[in-house]
Amino acid sequence: MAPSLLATAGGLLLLFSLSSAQTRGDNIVSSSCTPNDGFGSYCPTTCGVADYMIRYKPGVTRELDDLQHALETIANLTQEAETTVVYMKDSTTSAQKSVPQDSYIKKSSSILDDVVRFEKTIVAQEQQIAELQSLIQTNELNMVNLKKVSTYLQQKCSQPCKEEVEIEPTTGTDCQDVATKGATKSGLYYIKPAKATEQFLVYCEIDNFGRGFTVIQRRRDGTVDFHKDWIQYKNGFGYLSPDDTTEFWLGNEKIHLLTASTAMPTVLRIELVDWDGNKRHKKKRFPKTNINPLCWLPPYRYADYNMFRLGSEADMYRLTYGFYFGGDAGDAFDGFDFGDDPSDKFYTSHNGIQFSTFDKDNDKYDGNCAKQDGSGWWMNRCHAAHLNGKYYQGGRYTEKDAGEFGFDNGIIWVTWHNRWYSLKETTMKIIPLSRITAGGQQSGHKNFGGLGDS
Ligand SMILES: [Ca+2]
Repeated sequence: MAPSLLATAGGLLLLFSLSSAQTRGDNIVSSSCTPNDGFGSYCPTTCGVADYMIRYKPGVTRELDDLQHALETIANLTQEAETTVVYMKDSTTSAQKSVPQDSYIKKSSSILDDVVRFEKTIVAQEQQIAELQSLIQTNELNMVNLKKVSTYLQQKCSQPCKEEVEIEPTTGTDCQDVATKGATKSGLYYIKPAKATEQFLVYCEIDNFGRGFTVIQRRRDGTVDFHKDWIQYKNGFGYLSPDDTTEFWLGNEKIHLLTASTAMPTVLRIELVDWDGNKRHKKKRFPKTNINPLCWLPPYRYADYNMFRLGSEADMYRLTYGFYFGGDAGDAFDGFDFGDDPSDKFYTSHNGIQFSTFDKDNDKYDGNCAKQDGSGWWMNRCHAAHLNGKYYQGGRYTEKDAGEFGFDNGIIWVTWHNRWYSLKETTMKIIPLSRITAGGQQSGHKNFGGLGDS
């Protein structure tokens, strides 16, 4: 018994020393991947894996604790059994000495039965211990592999991650400025709006017409959780990528700085993709023509808002815009008459509404819209548009799917799809008004624009 238990204890000690080394390693990985601007972003892939490992480790540690506990219990039982056997052997010897012959035989045989029984128990326990030991060996191997990956990531992230991602050299006050200076390639750029104290990284979408959109929000596949607090919405979260493959919220403070200048009206363009692609889109629009819409129609619907601004933090990042500037997704920011109550439209409009998160309730509702819907957004009472909502694969969801509160909490734009349909992809991006009509494609597109078929 003793040697195997010792080996087990040794194994456990080794595991614990591994797991504590793991913790330190993870911390280093994590901190070196969070640069100044609040984005954990320049190396989305490696930092994503590091985040995953940080989440994974507590589970492994917990399982090892459970194993240790089980081993201790079995060791105690074994010891008790051994003590009992020794005691019984002793009493057999003393019985031989002190008890008359016939009664001794009876007692002796019953004692022998007991001894056999206990020995069987001990054998069974030894088997259990052997099984546990092989389990521990497997886990040791897993931990060693995990440590190797951790070391690899640590090395990779110890150099500034941004050097591994291509950042374009041109800078400007926003993406249009960057494009005007001659940049033609969509990607990551450093910009510094007039009122900003330092530059920050953004994804610029630059098209063939020389238009430079500064992207402020992106949903693609649900990989980033948008259930975040006030500070996270203020600073931004998610991952920027040079090839526009990742999800993010740029950050309320940056959006405020980008729109704070009164000199130039800014257009907010919202682009939406549903789970049917653009099929319905084409059918509805061109029922009787021979035009092939694939030649020029984009696979999304859009809505434009002119004179878009985000207030300062002191004004709780209030959303304001001058007017709806067109689009084929409809004007969901203006509210929607759901048919529940005559005040529906008024209480689901978004113009002039302050930003709310679960920890900062600025909505017009007795309860807490952001908490109930698990997002940060310009919550009225609560919404007709909700692009930071929960991601639902496939789109359609129910009150049951919505969880604890059962309210419509998906990615919603009700003038296209109803509130129990969560969109597949969204983009929110801004551009100076003077540039929005430069694209031949968009102005042509706009002529056919109308309300959605919800
Ligand atoms: Ca409230």
